[in-house]
Amino acid sequence: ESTRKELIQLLNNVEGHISGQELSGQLGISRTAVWKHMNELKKDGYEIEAVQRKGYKILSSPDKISENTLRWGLDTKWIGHELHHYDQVESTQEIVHQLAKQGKPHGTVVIADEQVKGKGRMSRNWDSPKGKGIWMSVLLRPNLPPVQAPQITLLAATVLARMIAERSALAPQIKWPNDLLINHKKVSGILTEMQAEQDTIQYIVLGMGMNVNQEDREIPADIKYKASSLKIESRQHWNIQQTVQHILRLFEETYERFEAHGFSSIKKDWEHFGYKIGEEVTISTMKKTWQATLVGIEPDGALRAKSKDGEEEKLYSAEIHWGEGGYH
Ligand code: BTX
Repeated sequence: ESTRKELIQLLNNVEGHISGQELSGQLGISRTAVWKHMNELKKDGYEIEAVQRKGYKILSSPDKISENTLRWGLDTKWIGHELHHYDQVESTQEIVHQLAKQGKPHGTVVIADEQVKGKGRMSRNWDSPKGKGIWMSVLLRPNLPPVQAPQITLLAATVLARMIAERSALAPQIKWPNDLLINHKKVSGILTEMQAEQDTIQYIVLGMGMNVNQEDREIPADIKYKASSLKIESRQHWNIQQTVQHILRLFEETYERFEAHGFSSIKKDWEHFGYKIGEEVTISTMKKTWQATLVGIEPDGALRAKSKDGEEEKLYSAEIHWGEGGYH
């Protein structure tokens, strides 16, 4: 594996081509071994040009991710140490449920290039086109009562928002509880599924879907008015491997903070990115519909809203009419 890393470095460091002989000399391996490594690189999506008497040159690095490319340089303590990548799956959620039942550890990650039955909440569909986004599920085994599971969703939303803010000039916003918006359009969704027994969580499957490199025309027509991708919003291509690694690193760090200090340590981050915090929206529950200003979230993750007469309420589930953009 380290040979491979060095090989990529050597290839990246030269302007033009580098000969097989030179590579074999520098790496201390045979020319046949160099050739084999080249084939492996191609399998992982590197586009490599081989020219007679001149040698090799990387034309493009993989957009296509693999278990290897995802593991390289992933300096995490526990997340993604067990990592499975698939070209195509029905849904990464189902795979993680199976792995959980086989006893796989906290932090196991499953990621796919494409999902043909991507799941949203309440059996809605999640469009997951090949190679265009991050379709990933993480197995978590938190030591928490089931009522606190929604906090993990909010935590994940802050991680995704921070990642985007750290890698671009975009201004991501979290629409309670868990949509990630950019310019009022959804670029990411989170699906948290829990297996619980009495008062303890057995495990959580945290699904994160992020539209990364879709072009405008690659967003399904029926959701175009409310959905977008990082590429559309930033007008640049995003490297999926680096983006995934960034998410995993931030997730681990934030999760550890959450474990040590509870959800109140995440609250500020969430509110920083909170959509329409301080603004007026219409809220409906089974009993009534009213106008209120969103104040923030509670230390337990509930949404806090203040009605015109000054009365504050904690909302665990409610329908929020967000207004504008037509997204409800
Ligand atoms: P959600 O129920 O909030 O959002 C689903 C709704 O969003 C759909 O009904 C549709 O209107 C719209 N939608 C569908 N696909 C997209 C898309 N790609 N971008 C923006 N809007 C869309 C959100 O559910 C939770 C999604 C979790 C997806 C991850 S991917 C990895 C894991 N595996 C899996 O099957 N699901 C999760």
